[in-house]
Amino acid sequence: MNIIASPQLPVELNAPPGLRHTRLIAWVAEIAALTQPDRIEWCDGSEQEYDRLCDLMVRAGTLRRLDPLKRPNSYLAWSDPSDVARVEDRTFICSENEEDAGPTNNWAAPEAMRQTLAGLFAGCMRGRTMYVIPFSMGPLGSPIAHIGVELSDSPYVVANMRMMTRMGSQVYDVLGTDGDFVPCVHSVGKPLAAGEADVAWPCNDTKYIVHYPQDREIWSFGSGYGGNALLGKKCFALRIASAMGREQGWMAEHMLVLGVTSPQGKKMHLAAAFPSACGKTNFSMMIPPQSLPGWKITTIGDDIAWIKPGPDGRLYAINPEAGYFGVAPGTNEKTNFNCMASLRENVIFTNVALTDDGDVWWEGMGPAPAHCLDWQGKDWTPDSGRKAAHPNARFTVAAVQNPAIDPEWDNPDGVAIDAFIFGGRRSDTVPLVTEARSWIEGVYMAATLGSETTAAAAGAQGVVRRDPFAMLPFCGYNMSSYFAHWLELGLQLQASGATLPRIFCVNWFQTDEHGRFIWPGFGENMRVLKWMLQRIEGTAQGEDKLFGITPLHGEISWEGLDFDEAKFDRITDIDREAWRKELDSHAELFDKLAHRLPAELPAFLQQLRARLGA
Ligand code: TSX
Ligand code: MN
Repeated sequence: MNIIASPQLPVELNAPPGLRHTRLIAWVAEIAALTQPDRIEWCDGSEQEYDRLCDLMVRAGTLRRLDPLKRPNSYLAWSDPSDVARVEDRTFICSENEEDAGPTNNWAAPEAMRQTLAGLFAGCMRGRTMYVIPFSMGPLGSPIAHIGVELSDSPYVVANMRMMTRMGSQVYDVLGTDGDFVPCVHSVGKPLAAGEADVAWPCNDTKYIVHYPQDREIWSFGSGYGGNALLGKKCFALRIASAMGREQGWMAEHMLVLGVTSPQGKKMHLAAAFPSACGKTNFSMMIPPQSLPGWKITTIGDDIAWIKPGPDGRLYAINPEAGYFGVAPGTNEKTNFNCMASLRENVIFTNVALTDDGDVWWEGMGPAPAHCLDWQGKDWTPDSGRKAAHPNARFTVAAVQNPAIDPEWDNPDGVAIDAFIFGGRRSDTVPLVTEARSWIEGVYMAATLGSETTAAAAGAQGVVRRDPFAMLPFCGYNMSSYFAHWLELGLQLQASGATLPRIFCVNWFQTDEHGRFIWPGFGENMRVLKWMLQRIEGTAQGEDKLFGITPLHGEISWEGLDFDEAKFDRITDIDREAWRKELDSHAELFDKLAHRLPAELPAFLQQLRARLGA
């Protein structure tokens, strides 16, 4: 029997016998009374539970089991065609004051939003099971980790959360009787009347993804897809955690984290932020070229980093996630060998195509099959004139399946970060690599980060979108206050005598007059990383430019790569006319963010303008 009895609760609470966390039990009872599920299931995170829920979803038509020889223990989900991506225009930050959400977020008044949600969630789980999903973002018990509990009526969410987080009974032990957790309420928003048949992918046209950064609470209604539904990821680990980090003196960043080991066995750790469609997952699992023997890249994380100052004043990062929820299209043995190896078994694919032999296919995976079923279950042939996989089709897989996983990836203390990298997709103007000469210059580079839109995104192609720190859709508070937090944290650590990470800015994507990429990218990016390590060690001198320090041609290892000095000059030169326009565009961004913008940033812009000569 549970301690909490609720008159409106028509369902057994079924809390696990050992659970003594009365606040958690009371909250589950409260949400059950509101949403009225038919059943409550407290997830234990076991393999049996995973298998049972996958079987249930196969019978419901949500999942298809893939061929057990070609893709062992793997499943394919096809979502509703209206529920295929994050919904930024339906994503809200509900701080007390609108200015605390800032001009880059949708704000809504907390009380009004609570009323809206109360209406939407009332009875919304009727006919369904409410799953209680306890999870840790970060290694269990790590001083950098935090706990969440998601209540969801989607078994697809449970299965994905099991791979993407440390999910299950162990979390109750960490919580004890009174541990803090971030409450996350999720519903697909499709209650079932008595006897009503379910659909394969229930969802609702009305969608709300709501964050209360002050109460540290998340509510999500109407979508079963990705970041809208797996609330540990973008909602908690970025939006809520960024607000926590500001209060508590740490950082939640949209960054991959990787290890680089030199042939001499010296290891460094880099954290890198890129906007979407820049190949972040590829970069995090990159394989150095054979012409640079002995260099090794290992993955700590591919998407999110939580970074806290350690006792020595250095910044230590963990990957709060335990899996990869990556974009499938474009992934192949050449672009990301380690990722393809990770996907051999135990995978949930979402919105890729199903081949006639029971395997998966997506654009850019390899030769197209003569026939398959596309992501909507329709017959597809190479001449059908549409894509077989949705451009935002995904794989969900446990991080431990990555052959290049870093031995420290699960270390509760994290890894000391030696450098931050910020990169965008720019066909011109931004050089291959530059190093910031100061923390302020680095923060300026990150704050003005921009990326050109590709065909994968909606809207015009080739337009530069500013995406400060690659955090535009993920910052849970005012973007200008976020810049200030970066400046303050860095300058404070510096003043205390700590060694800050270096800051670099990269661009793999400059094109020539025929629109062809000049830099070979992928594994060859190792040559750039090697230069960064030499800079950190003090063995590369570089050249001072308008914007940071660039490598001299002779400082990059060129063996095994046919890349002449003229091409190198072309992708490292500063085109002064292009930079005048670039700085105008920075000024436009600063105008938009003027309220609360740290004075250091416009002041730095003025210095750059002066150096360029008006
Ligand atoms: O992921 C990429 N990286 C980082 C990899 C470690 N991509 C793919 C981006 C789309 C998600 C890249 N694309 C990179 C890159 O460094 N560079 C480019 C541009 C490029 C594309 C193709 C070729 C070269 C560069 N070469 C041929 O197709 C043969
Ligand atoms: Mn991301």
